[in-house]
This record gives sequence, C-alpha cells and structure tokens, in this order.
Amino acid sequence: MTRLAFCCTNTNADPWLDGLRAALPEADVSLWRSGDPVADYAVVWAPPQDFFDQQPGLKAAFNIGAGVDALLKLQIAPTTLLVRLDDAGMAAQMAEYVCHAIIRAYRGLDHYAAIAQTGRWQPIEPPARTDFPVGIMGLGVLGARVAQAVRQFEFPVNGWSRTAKALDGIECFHGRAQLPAFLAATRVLVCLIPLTPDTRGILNRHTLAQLRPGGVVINVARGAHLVDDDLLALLDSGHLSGATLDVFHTEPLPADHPFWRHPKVTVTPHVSAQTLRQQSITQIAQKLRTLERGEAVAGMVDRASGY
Ligand code: NDP
Ligand code: OXD
Repeated sequence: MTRLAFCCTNTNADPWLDGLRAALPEADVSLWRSGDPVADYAVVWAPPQDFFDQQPGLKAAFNIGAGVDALLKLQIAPTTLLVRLDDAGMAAQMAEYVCHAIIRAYRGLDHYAAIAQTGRWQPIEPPARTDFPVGIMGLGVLGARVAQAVRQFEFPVNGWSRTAKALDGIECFHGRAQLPAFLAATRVLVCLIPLTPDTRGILNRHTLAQLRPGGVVINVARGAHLVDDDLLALLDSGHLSGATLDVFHTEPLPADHPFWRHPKVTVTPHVSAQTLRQQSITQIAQKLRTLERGEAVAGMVDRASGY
C-alpha cells in the first residue's frame, strides 16, 4: 500500500488527514511522527529538516502552497520530486485582492474613508486610466491571471518574467535587461515572483525610484523581496503614494514595525490567496496518481531556478 505522510507545521492536521483519506482510499495516510516507517509520498508545509533526513526514498513531496522558498532551504534527496500547488483556487483570490488594492488606490477610496471620519464631502478626480499603468512582476500561474483581471478594468498592463512571454493585451518584458523599461512604464507595481537568490531584495530604492511618480507598491509574493526601509523612504519623500503589503520578512509582522502605523501603508496578514483545503487535496490526489502511472505533472519545482 502507498504510504503518504502528512508533515505540515501551523496547520490543523485532522481535516487534512480526513480529506486525504477520502480522496486516496488506496493509500495509507498518516500524520508524520519522528521515527515512523519511511513514506512513499508526503504532503508538506515548512517541514523540519529531520523529516527529510528520515525519508531518503521519498518519491515526491507535495507542498500545500505555491511558494517553495522555505522548502528549498532544506537538504532533500535529489531523487525526491518537489511539487507545488498550481492555482488550486488561489488565482481567483489573488486577482480579487490585487484588483481591490489597485482600485482603492486609483479611486482614492482611502481618502474617502479618512474624511468620512470628520463628515467632510470632498470628491477627488482620479487620474486618466492611461496615467495609471499596472506592472505585474511574475507572469506565472498567479501573475498571468492577475494581469488578465486587471486588464478587464482597462488599465494599461505590463508584465515582467524571467523568460519571454506573449499574453493577449499585456505589454510583456523579460529578464534583468528589460527591468528598467518595465519599471519606467509602470505606476502600480505588483510583486508576484517567487523568492529566489535572484529576486531577494528586488523591491529596493533603486528599482522603486524608477516607477512613475505617485507609484504604488503591492507585494503579495514574499516579504524578503522588499527592502522595508527603502519603501518607507520613498513613501515619505512622496515619490510613492501608497503600498499594500500582505507578506513580511517576519510573520506575524512585529507589533513595533513602522508599517503598522504608516498612513500610506495597508497591512494584511498573508491572506491574499489562501490554500483551499478541498481543492488542494483534489489536486494532490490527482497528481499522486499521475506520478504513480509514471507520467509528468504540472507544478514541478525546478530546483536549479529555485521555483
Ligand atoms: P509561478 O512559478 O507560476 O510563476 C512565477 C513567475 O515569476 C514566472 O512568470 C517566472 O518567470 C517569474 N520569475 C521567476 N524568477 C524570476 C526572475 N528572476 N526574474 C523575473 N521573473 C521571474 O508562481 P505562482 O504564480 O504560482 O506564484 C508566485 C508567488 O506568489 C509564489 O512563489 C509565492 O511566493 C507567492 N504566493 C503568495 C501567496 C500569498 O498569499 N501572499 C499565495 C500564493 C503564492 P517565467 O515565466 O519566465 O518562469
Ligand atoms: C503560498 C503562500 O506560497 O501561501 O501558497 O504564500
């Protein structure tokens, strides 16, 4: 019988175990405990190194998130395939979160919320849509969906990826050489790239200063993409007009972090696209069976590129 181990930190295991057992009646699904017999497959989220040390023959580990930066810090046998969630209900959530943040900034909705406290009636005129180009860093499963959703509101949309892309209605840029042109064409910057050695700290004073004046930053990827002090300096200088941040270097965001109280920063607690349990279980079960048949699955992590 195929053995499937569940090893996810900060996760309520029982509903996952029930769901996995229902979706994979042919498998022996169990909550991993140190010293357990070795498994064939694993469902993981931020597992300890000890888990992989005890699983030299693991065929595949299914990460119950889209980002694998935490997983790739561990020593994992090269023969173990790493498989991440692709979409599984996250793309629609990400599209609604990002569109909401863009429209809030474009229509000045924070201004109305603030003046409502004092009973003031003070309409403001939004800029022309052509003066509010949106740039999406990362045109993968989530970024491509976000780009199409933003397009529906008729904002000009730019996209930037590692390799060249052609997406309907999107001005596509790729590679480091085209990053300056992408930034110069962008006022609202949405970060949806994976955290890798190439992308750590990519949102810094040098890159953010290249955005159009009145720029807005929306970071929904990983906190370590952003140099916090550089963002604060550009908000305070007035070059940037606002930021919506869902991810942070340290999570939960420490109570004394200036982001909490900055008038131009909106903080949310890493909720822009949450893992949906049932859709994830369905995807994992399908992928496990596909791998058992010896076929390839979507969402395979390329360890060399780090995502
Ligand atoms: P994908 O792997 O599908 O897409 C990643 C995209 O980033 C690709 O377009 C890729 O380019 C591009 N990219 C990677 N490295 C670089 C680079 N060095 N320069 C330029 N572009 C680069 O990932 P997803 O869309 O599924 O997820 C993106 C990230 O979103 C995750 O890694 C995770 O960190 C974050 N996330 C956050 C969540 C939240 O709740 N806040 C929830 C889910 C995910 P190419 O197409 O050429 O390969
Ligand atoms: C993910 C996340 O990577 O939740 O899926 O951030």
